[in-house]
Amino acid sequence: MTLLDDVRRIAADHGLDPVGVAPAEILDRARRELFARKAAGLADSMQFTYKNPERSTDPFVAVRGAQSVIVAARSYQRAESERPELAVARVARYAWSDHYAPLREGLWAIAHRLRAEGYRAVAYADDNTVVDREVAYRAGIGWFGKNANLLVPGRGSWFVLGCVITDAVLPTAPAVVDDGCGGCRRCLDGCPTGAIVAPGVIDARRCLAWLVQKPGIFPAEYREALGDRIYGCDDCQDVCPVNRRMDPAPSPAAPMVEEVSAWVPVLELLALDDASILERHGRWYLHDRDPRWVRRNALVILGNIGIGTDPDVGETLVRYLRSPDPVLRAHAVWAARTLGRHDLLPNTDPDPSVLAELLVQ
Ligand code: B12
Ligand code: SF4
Ligand code: SF4
Repeated sequence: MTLLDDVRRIAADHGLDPVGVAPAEILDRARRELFARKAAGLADSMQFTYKNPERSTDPFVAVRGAQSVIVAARSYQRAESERPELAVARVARYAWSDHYAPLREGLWAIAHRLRAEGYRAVAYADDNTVVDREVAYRAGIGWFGKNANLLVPGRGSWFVLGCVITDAVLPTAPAVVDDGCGGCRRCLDGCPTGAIVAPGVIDARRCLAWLVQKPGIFPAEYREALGDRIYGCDDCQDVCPVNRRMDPAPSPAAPMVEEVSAWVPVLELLALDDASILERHGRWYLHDRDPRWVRRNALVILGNIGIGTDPDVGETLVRYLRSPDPVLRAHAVWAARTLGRHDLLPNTDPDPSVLAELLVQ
């Protein structure tokens, strides 16, 4: 058994599939794109891999003398649970449960195996050290869809990705995977905000998956389009024919290990204190770990799906219209107006952002 066979066995034991190896090299295309998109404003205020493109595209900074990058994918494909009757917010599939923890565990098991042979090896997944999709593409895991996601041939894009950078020399993928999108453009047409501005290029300023994470006032022009999404957005993957052809049952390679939370009752969420929000949703990316961004999103969702005449909705709106936090008051004004509850709105507000919301006709 070769070292790579052993790596594959460890990956399979941890529910990671597929696995590939890319040569360790500067990710020149990703570096170019990161700089170009930043310069064009497409990155908005995102940090992540954009913070230091030279670093996030250089595997040699991560591991001195790196030779190979082992890339592994973990499926998060699951059947959607039935939508509860209540007013609920929708969580994107990748966040229904924690798929990164088992992914990292598997990657570290691989890294430890390599270390036992005397090699350097470090595992990374979704942590901004490496542009994950670019190394996955180079490792022959899949192709870049027009929705910018990496699609595994015949299996689609419901995968999270991670890698082990090592100085072990391993046989690399014989070739990258050919484009499988062909003439399809369903994701471009299916994006609710037109955020896919060219094949494979996302304008973060319009992408709901970023806007729910971004701090500050939620842009007024995309509040209606947000619909019921509290975290993440799956539309450009839901419409993808490669994903649609897949059996919705969990992949046997990546069994569900914990509770699935696909739906969040909006009024209940808006009634929680900070500690409870962090306890339930602390795994989500929350800027500064501040629960106000979850509440802000929930208020927009309430405006989109709530029933204005429902007394519980009215009571929640009143509470948030009196919030000491101007960001939350501003979104409560929008929600109340959208639900026709002009009767609840104050005449004025000392904060300019709330006043601006109140002055909208
Ligand atoms: C920043 C980030 C975001 C941002 C920006 C997304 C983006 N497209 O860049 C936001 C917050 C919007 C986001 C959203 C999502 N993300 Co995200 N995100 C990241 C992160 C941290 C960095 C991505 C990055 O560096 N982008 C930089 C740009 C330059 O890369 P790119 O868009 O992929 O560009 C490439 C293509 O354009 C390609 N390319 C070049 N020329 C051409 C030409 C054509 C025709 C095509 C098709 C492609 C192509 O080359 C470019 C460079 O590699 C990674 C984790 C990581 N450390 O890598 C996760 C990651 C990309 N996200 C992931 C996921 C799951 C998501 C969501 C699906 C979550 C959700 N349901 O809401 C959405 C998908 C949105 C989308 N359509 O991309 C997964 C993707 C898994 C997969 N199968 O692809 C990753 C890899 C996390 C992980 N480790 O699993 N994400
Ligand atoms: S995640 Fe949603 S908003 Fe972002 S590009 Fe995909 S469909 Fe559009
Ligand atoms: S929807 Fe069509 S164009 Fe978009 S990623 Fe899927 S196959 Fe490619």
